[in-house]
Amino acid sequence: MKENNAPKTIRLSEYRAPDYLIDETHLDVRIFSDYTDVTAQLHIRKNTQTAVATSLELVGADLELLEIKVNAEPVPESLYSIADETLTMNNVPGQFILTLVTRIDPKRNTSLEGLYVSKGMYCTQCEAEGFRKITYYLDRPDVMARFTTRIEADKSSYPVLLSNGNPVEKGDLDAGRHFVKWEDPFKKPCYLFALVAGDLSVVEDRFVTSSGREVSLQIFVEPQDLDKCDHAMDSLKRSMKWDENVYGREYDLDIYMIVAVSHFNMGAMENKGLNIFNTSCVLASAETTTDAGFQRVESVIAHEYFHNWSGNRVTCRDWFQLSLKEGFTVFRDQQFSADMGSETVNRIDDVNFLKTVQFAEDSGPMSHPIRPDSYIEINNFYTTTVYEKGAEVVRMIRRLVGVDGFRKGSDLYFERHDGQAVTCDDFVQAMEDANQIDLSQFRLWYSQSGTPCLQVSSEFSASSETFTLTFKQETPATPGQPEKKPLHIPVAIGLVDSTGNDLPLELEGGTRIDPDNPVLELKQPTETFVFRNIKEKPVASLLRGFSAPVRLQYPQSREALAFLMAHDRDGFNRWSASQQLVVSVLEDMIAGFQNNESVQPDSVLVDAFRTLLTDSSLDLAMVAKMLELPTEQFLAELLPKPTQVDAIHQSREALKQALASSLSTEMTSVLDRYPLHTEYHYRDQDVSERSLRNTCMYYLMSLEQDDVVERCLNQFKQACNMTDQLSAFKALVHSSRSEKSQVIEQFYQRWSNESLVVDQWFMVQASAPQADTLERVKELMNHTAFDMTSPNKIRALIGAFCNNNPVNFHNEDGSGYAFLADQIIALNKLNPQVASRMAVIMTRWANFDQARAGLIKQQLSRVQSEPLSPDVYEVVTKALKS
Ligand code: B3K
Ligand code: ZN
Repeated sequence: MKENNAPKTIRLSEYRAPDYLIDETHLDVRIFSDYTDVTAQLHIRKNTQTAVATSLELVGADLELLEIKVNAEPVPESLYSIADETLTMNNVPGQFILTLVTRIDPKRNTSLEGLYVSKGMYCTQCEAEGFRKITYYLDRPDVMARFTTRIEADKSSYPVLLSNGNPVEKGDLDAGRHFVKWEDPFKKPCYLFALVAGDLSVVEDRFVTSSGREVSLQIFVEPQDLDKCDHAMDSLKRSMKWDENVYGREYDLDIYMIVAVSHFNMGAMENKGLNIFNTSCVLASAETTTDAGFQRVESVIAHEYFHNWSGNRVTCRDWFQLSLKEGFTVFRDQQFSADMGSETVNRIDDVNFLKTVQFAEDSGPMSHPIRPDSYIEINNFYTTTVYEKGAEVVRMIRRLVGVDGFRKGSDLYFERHDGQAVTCDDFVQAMEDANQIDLSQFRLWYSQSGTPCLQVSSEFSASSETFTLTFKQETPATPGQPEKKPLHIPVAIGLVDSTGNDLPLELEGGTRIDPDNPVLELKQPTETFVFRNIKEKPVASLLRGFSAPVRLQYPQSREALAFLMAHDRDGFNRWSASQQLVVSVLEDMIAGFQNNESVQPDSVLVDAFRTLLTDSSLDLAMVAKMLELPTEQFLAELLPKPTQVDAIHQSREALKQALASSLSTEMTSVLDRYPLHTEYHYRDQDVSERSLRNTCMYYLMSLEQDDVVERCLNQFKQACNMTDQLSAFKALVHSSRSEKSQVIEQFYQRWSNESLVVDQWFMVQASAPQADTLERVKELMNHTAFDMTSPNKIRALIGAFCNNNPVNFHNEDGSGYAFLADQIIALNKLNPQVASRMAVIMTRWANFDQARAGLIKQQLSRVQSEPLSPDVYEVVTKALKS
């Protein structure tokens, strides 16, 4: 582990092109049981365009250097030195072959970066800077080389040996060993390098590209998971077709391989031709995977596939440009999912996530622009800001240039930069050039952090038949950026008349607004738009489709919200109106809670929900979404600070119960109308039915009446799929009914061999609202199924408790904070990346009352007094500085 108390800050302003380039990289990786030896032959030449240095500096971490040669001649010790993870060589020739032999210890590599072992299988993770744990290298994305990789290992333990590109040679060796040699015809940065050695089974299929080339598709998994690959394979084929149709992008190698591993720091990795996936993002079966799990597999498979163009063919010049590939690729996978299912439901889920997680990040001490200016540890910047806000920025560009203009822009971008390592600016430039449009003010979205707040007021004048909208934008100060400039913000709108129709939009002065894409473009701190020929007072529907990642503040009456909920042409805003209505009702209840009064929910909400439950003409998926109460985390982010942890929890529970009792007849008839499926299909109608039934079950279970508990127990026993079983399991475990301990035991006994289901088992228990949950979590950490070296298990148990259980995690006795600090300290040694993700939770201390904030800071200081990895150091230091 890199340990240092004041690690260096890296700045975008200090970027310099590399002094040396590597044209070819030939690796020979020999795996032995106690160590692995890596021979790297690097064809290096001076970068004549830029080079100023005469010394070559390669980076490496946790390596033992066994040999070093220049053009086959050993280099004397006097001519090189190793310090601070840097191998420096003086007076190297202008062009030469450097041979390095390094010894590494993958079995003891618990950081899951570089080459490591997961359940007996060797695999790699090199993005962002893991390749330096394999050999000394120019470990930066603007150095692109052609790779060959020879892998050698014991044949019976590691029959499958994989790397990027195509296999070109293989054979048996002495002592039961064998080798395979791979060749990748495409130049690539080392972060896209991958290697796998293991005893794996494979599912195979094929895809014929639009130009008629046949691609062999292979998914490698442990033998017991062979029956869980169909959905991933099908998603892959649909992604390949979609990228041809929508972006005109064809796959470029003869093989596309996916390997599923259980120990993985994130979802998956787009290594050229050899994606490595967390099992949770590949495996899916009706019995073991929920609908949400199926959806996740589909979108991650698509995401990694789309990276082949947005990321691999055109890559990033430096890591500050991460959003160039991630924001764009998230946008692409969101478009894909929207095309595969309901566009509106997908948009709702994406925005909900953005507003809960990214808005919180952007208002805390780790706030950064989608293209950060500086970092200590780049792994800390794989954030919802770079990914999800980055995708919103791409989405706004598409709205500004139109669908066809966006395609022209992306064609130009791919054509102009194929095979290059480029910047976010190059992307925007291509959009500008292809559309002859000026995006100079828009570029601020890349450099300015913080969530803009958009305050809107409106006025109707019957006498002049005008409707006036005034927008005031303001972005709050964020660390390092005290002053903010006004942004270029597209606001999609509609003015809805009393019959639910959109009025034609005509601005005073005569400008007509495109009825197919009604967007107001804000550029000034304050802007007013006067619409004319408005004969009756309309209801304004603003920020349709969530056209910009801003906080919209437009006070509307509950009646107006209920009206939009029922009539808005824009499905996203129908949902948004329902959320606003619920929030406004909850605000009353929270105020009541603080005054020890019990407040009943407004009948406007109850009636609106009754309509949702009874009007059979409505879209089921939308009904289910609109009935879902906002999570406590969403509410905490939205409502004024300090966050009223207990009031939010109690009021939300009270609202759930009140709605359940007022609407119990309607909810019960939903359960009758949509009985349990006897066969599982992952298709829209079935997913919506399950979702609606389980939402109603969740409401009704809050009353804990015998008949519903009975129904829920039956569902738990009879469900033919994990969606229904897990919903019932969760409803029971989160209740105070005595049946739950038996249910917990039964669920584990049934699924103890399915690691991903055991993750769900941990998660449900860790998010239970009961007061003894922390004790239970501590107990579960000693359970045989728990594994502190598995990020999935850590997220399922520790992560779920700290993120999804606010009322227990924020217990005012500070026990939750002390628990988390203990885990961060332990994980900091084992897996700095995961430790740092956990530390981020503590950066939100300023959102809480003084007592809680003090307790969190105490724990942060305790963590800070440890010898820390740069990952945790950066988060903890920034948190305490604010
Ligand atoms: N590019 C990888 C993420 C790598 C994270 C490194 N800490 C997965 C993805 O975004 O597709
Ligand atoms: Zn990605």
